Amino acid sequence: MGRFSQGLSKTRELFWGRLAKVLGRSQINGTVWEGIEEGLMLSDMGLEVTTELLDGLKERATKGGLREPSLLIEALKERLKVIMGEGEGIDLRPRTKPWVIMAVGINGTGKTTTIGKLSHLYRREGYRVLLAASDTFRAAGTEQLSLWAQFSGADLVKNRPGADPASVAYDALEAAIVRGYDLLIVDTAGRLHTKVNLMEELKKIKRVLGKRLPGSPHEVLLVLDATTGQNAISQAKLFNEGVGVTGLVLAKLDGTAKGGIVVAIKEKLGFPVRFVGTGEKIEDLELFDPDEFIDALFEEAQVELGVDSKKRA
Ligand SMILES: Nc1nc2c(ncn2[C@@H]2O[C@H](COP(=O)(O)OP(=O)(O)O)[C@@H](O)[C@H]2O)c(=O)[nH]1
Ligand SMILES: [Mg+2]
Repeated sequence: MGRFSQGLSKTRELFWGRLAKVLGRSQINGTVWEGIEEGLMLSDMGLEVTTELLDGLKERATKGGLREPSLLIEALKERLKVIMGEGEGIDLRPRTKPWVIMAVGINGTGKTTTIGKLSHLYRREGYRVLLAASDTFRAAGTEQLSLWAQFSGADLVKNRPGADPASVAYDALEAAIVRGYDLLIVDTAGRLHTKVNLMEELKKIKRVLGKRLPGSPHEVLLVLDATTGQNAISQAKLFNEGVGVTGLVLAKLDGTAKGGIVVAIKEKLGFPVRFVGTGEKIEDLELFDPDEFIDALFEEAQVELGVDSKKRA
């Protein structure tokens, strides 16, 4: 099983469930198109992507002489891979010292958890990691990050609840520079009911970091909750306008049937998805690979139809 198999099981069940229903048919007809459309929409690929995919498939069916529903699967997979593009060739290695990552996103999307997982990932590679508890809004936020620091073997810079988030970030960066850490990861607050204030707070953190270490933060990671489906798109726009997002983490992919949102995000916003969260444990973070992702989405399709290229060979 591929890395995404487990995390995508709910999405695949729904998506592939709809497709499987119509693919046994001997002819491509209206029911087949409806089944494919339903599968795409239910996985939350969105209307635009769904329409584009369907139009492309219909053209291949009429002009390209595709006659069997089962062959549509391969065509669909091909088109999805084109939309998702090549892997971004993500280079995780810190390119300067310290490499500064700032995590943003609304409350509950999985920021703090993702930071714990990221920290674990880098620690496993031998990097020295410092975490900054700039979510000073809730005392519990700092405690939670402190636990992740312990679990992953990172150090933590924190302050009292209510302290200025930007000054925590500044202190942490100062410490990272002076004490020679490879990586600084900054956790932030995400309360949305004060949207404007939140954005101002995040901008200030970013400004303060950039002043102390020009070029930082090197990565502004937006953490989105995959279970919110299409809502993720408007959040991404909001945060990008506010602080300039460089990459996405899609958390909780394991808990949703809306995994198609990854495709919609890529199509609509063009941001690279860097990681996906596939569970609550420290190792449940996967580097995102578009090809592997699409393959995982169709895993059962290949088994059931026997169109796995390895099998054919
Ligand atoms: N199933 C699952 N749960 C997750 C994942 N990432 C985070 N969570 C859970 O989501 C909840 C909120 O996470 P948290 O990191 O506190 O979100 P924050 O408010 O953005 O910092 C917690 O209960 C996490 O365990 C994931 O990839 N899969
Ligand atoms: Mg948090």
